[in-house]
Amino acid sequence: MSSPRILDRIGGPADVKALAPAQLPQLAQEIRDEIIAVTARNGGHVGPNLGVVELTVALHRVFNTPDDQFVFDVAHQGYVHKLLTGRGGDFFRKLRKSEGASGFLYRRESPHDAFGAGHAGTALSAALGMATARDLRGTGEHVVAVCGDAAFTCGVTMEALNNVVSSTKRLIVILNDNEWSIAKNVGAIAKYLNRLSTNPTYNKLHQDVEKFFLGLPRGHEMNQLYLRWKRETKDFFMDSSLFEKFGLRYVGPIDGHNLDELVKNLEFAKQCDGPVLVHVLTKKGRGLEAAVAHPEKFHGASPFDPATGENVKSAPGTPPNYQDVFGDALTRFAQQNPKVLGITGAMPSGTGLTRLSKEVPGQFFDVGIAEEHAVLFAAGLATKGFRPVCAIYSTFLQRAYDMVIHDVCLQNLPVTFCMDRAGLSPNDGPTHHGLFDLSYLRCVPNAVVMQPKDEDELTDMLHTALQHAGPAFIRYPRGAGTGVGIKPQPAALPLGHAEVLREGSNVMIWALGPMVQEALKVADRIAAEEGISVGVVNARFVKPLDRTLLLSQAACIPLLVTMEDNVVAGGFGSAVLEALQEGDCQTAVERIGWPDKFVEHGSSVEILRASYGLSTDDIVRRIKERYRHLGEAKVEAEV
Ligand SMILES: Cc1ncc(C[n+]2csc(CCOP(=O)(O)OP(=O)(O)O)c2C)c(N)n1
Repeated sequence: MSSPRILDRIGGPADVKALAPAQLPQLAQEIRDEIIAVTARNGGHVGPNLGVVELTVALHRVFNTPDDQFVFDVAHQGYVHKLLTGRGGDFFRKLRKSEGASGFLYRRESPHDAFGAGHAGTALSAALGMATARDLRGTGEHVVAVCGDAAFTCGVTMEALNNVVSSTKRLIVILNDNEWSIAKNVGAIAKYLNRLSTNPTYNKLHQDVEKFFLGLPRGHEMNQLYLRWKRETKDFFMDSSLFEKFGLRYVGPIDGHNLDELVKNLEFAKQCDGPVLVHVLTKKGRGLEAAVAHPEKFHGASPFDPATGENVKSAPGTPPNYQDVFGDALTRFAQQNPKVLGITGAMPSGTGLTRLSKEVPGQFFDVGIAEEHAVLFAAGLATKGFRPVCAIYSTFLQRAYDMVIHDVCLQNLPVTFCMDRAGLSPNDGPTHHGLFDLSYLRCVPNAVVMQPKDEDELTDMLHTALQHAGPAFIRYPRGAGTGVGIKPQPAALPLGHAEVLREGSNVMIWALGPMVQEALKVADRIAAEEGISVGVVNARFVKPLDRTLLLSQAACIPLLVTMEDNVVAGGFGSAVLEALQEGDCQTAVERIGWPDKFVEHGSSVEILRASYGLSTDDIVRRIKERYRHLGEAKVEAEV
């Protein structure tokens, strides 16, 4: 019989503290096994979590959540924290599935989640806010920000760093340095961290002296004198760390897989009376050979075979993903035109730019997790005649909204935005769903906003955008296209022209993107069930909207339906309503889209659509009911 697992007896951090030090390596192994087993089935952030097992165990040995607070950057590495804070068992086994644990941290999921996240770079500012609030309230808890090395490529992290010493006297920052973002970390900060971790002699020497003083009677005072001397003299003869220049005491680098070292250094940081940064070196994917060998693939993996690391194959004949079609098209266009450039914010594989980076490296830029910079950088390139394409997920473009308005659209520069993950990212949840971009973009002057109905039209739209003299935004969903095949030569689409796919004399559905296929299905069902004639238009452009066609159709039918993968508030349907109102048209409009709510994570798009009243059945029912009511109202009016 196999011996019972320690992990199964962990109901919370107190149980972690109660273990003997000799039991901790076994706990770490059990946590790794559990993470590998669950992510192999459900997919998830395998590498980042396997890398922080010892670090998270050590944090829970030294600090007391929820009284003390941990703020994890991105929070994609929070699985170990979940397992140690009462979220193991079935809840963890359903990780990223409906009813299971979220793949990120949420304040509402547990009191041990001091802050929620999913976007990068937020931990340091949030932790600094918490530490400052603690100081203002006069309480004594510890606040610990856990940031990856790539978090320091985010502008907002550097803004927080600039404010640490002026905001609080006590904050602990863990720099979890594994040298990887999703891809290899980039830029000067990555090089600097690499130098710091490979040249530890200077810092080790000073930390050993500090530890020596702190071990003596009245050692604290002697240490204060020593620190003052160090501050005042060292810049003359040695290079202090960047973090010390920002006023944080630097501790490290330390081995992030050595529990004794970790606990000792965290205890030291805990008693420091100023802000301190602990530099921890970890190995992404530790404990799973394939993940160590392929850190990019195993950063966020789809289900895989733990023995071989091979992904579970998609069904034969599955059409290519939108991201790959986009990446192929951009590579082709870049090969034909040296002015075409591809820019990513630390996501070459997720956005489909890996091929461009390999085949046309001189026209590819990975700027780190720096969406604001990516957009401004593109604007600058565009002023000199280049045709930059920013490949940024819909949700992450939110971070660069001011740059979109102030630096691209106001200056009417020809920057193309390719926004993947528009619509649901079902297993990831609200931090990653791209449900707002139509609303936040269509109000911006000069913006052309479009969405293709299939992958061939995506190629046409990219071609069209690259001919257009101003800003253009193309959104498309996560996952596979429709399998239409791509024409050898892309077509230039006339801006602001919709495509009528099917005429209808009772109802017209104007749909966008993947909703076009859904609209065709819905139209067939309603025609078959009720004998109502339902037409379908592929809207293509939200801005400029095809008002001429819209008004001419609306004049001849009682009901117009809009379908979009965006929140209803301010989205495509709202654009249609505005156009009808401005054209003095009274035709009724039924808007189908996402409600004014943050949509949870769930097992699949279908399950989430059904739970928000957006399944095919729901849509069919809504249209039939609305049409029937309009008929009844008309009869009543005539009587
Ligand atoms: C604003 C934003 N842009 C991009 C991403 C996608 N993303 C998720 S994790 C990650 C890399 C994080 O690297 P690091 O902070 O070093 O942590 P690690 O995964 O290496 O532990 C990126 C780019 C994001 N979450 N947020």
